[in-house]
Amino acid sequence: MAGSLPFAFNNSLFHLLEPHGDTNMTKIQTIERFIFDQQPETAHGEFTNLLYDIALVAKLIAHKTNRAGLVDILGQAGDVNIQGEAQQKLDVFADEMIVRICDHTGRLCVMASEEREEIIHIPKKYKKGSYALVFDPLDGSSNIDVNVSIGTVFGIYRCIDWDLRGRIEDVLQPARNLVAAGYVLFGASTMMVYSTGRGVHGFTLDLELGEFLLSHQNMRLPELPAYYSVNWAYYQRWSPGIQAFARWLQDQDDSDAPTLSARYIGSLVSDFHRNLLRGGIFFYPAEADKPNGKIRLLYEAGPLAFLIDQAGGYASDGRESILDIEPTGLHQRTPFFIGNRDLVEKAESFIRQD
Ligand code: FDP
Repeated sequence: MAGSLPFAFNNSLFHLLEPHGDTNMTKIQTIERFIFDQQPETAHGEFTNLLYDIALVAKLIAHKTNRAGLVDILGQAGDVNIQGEAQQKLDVFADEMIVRICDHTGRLCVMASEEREEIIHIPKKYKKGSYALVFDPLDGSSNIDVNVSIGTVFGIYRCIDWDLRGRIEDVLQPARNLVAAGYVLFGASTMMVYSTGRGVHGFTLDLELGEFLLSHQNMRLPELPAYYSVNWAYYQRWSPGIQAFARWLQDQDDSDAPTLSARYIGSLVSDFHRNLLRGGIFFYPAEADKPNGKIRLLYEAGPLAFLIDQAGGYASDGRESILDIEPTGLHQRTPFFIGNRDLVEKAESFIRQD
């Protein structure tokens, strides 16, 4: 009975305990347990603990974003709150939280954030670790004020030279070198989805337990895609090849063309997550006056390319795999096509005709 159980073991968990069929019980796994179980026997725990740190920071950001609508009541960003502290913008809050949780643990040699011009060094007073963390603390931030889902994206590399303190070279690595990548989606519920190169796994935050529970094991892109996602308002800015591809996606008369519906949230993590579950393609192509499009290679395209590859899909800049691009700058942008392989390759074939 609920009353006789410890506080944390509340009703929200009971439906997970109900038997499936006659005999099978649903297996409940927290993200901590799952990460631990996946760890190779030879591991020292540094990498495992880094993933725990990210799960912890995800909970902190979720707590804050869930209160975003109260800003109007409790004070605007830039205002001074009751305690005399300035209200922070959520993306700045998320950025600072990640740095505060991760800079002193001895697991990282360097970090790079979409929010900051330069790399983030680990203060000399702390031990240096073997990993480099890249992140977009709050992607889709234009959606915060209108209560639309947003997300955090992250990628983890091994440091190139373990004897040195972190350098820019440690984060300017192609996404193929990532040892893990993932995102946290702050939506109707909060989800953390990640891969360490052994499939893509999703966890849903149980708010009452304060735990991420395994809800989507080994996520694979459906073979039959359901959606295409693009900001159609920019059609006039695209090259003829991209325009032709976009029209092909809509073409009901071409027997080769799939029957797709359109969905575009304008919040990359949310668009990506939906298409991962339902199949399809998201693209943010080059534009006449933005030859590299808008999406950042290091913080958005690279980690999501790693995930889609693990889920059986493909990501491209229209010419080559995102995984193979050697980054040259921290804030480099790239045209971006991601989703079911045949759709992305179709986009490439249209672009080759430009
Ligand atoms: P935002 O500027 O709101 O942070 O790359 C950032 C991003 O959002 C993506 O999340 C989103 O897919 C895209 O930009 C939306 O851009 P448009 O408004 O130009 O469509």
